[in-house]
Amino acid sequence: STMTSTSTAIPTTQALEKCPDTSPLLVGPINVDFSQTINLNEKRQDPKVSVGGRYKPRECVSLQKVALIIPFRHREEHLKHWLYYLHPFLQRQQLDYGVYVIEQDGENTFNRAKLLNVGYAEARKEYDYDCFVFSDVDIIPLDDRNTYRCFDQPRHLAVSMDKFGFRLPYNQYFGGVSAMSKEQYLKVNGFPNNYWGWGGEDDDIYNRLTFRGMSVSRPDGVVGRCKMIQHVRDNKNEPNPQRFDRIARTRQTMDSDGINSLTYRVVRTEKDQLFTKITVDIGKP
Ligand code: UDH
Repeated sequence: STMTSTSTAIPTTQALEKCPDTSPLLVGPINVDFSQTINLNEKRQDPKVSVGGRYKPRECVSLQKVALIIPFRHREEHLKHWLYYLHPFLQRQQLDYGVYVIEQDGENTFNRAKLLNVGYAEARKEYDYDCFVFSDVDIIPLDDRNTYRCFDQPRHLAVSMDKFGFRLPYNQYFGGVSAMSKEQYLKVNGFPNNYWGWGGEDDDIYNRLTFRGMSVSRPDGVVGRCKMIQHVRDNKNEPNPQRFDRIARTRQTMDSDGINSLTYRVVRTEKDQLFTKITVDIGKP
């Protein structure tokens, strides 16, 4: 660097370089064991993670700023596993990231997609995220080469789940874990807000993407392996009988139902060391 007028030599701060396309910290396949009792104390003391579950690499400037959005209610045990495995995973991927747990307040019927829209809106208020990874709380990736970032096309990440015999259940499947850049998300007007109960919202999103001329990008079936924590069906998340009619009408509804029509009320925001929990009243069907 060029000398300045000051005579005392002050060491100039070295400008950080961009992180490489492929992180040198990746290890590949990961051992995941849900019978283990999770203790997060050590993870909470990690000085590299700042409050609210924020991290950025010290060694380089991340290629993307990623908000992890988790739809949530009454799944404390699953969240422990998710945090335990995903923090180190995302750090090895050299991402500048934040973890947002979006909790539905009250005991009305669950609405996963609306919570995901809330996560997008709330994360954007906090930081200039350019990529959004939407992850169920009970899905853990088994290989860190499956990068939790955005791609030229919307990305489906949970492509090879144990519960489906490590293959896609159907070609248009976009459930479990997916990633969209801010541009891709806005192009489809985000997620639908009116899928109450289980099912269909992921197919609606898939329809939105294809109607806007996009296609789905995926890792291969080996890198894309992941495990789901076994559980029984939650209360107030029964299969939605309206889902078939709704996904048949995505083209007519997508421009008026989405991030542009989202309404909700934040009930509480809690900053844990490993995540930001935002509890929201999203109404009822
Ligand atoms: N979720 C919650 N709380 C709920 C409902 C859903 O946190 O009460 C979230 C959570 O992130 C979950 C995601 O929404 O991972 C998807 O919901 P789900 O796990 O119920 O959906 P999935 O398709 O299971 O995985 C459906 C019922 C499975 C019954 C299996 C019986 N063997």
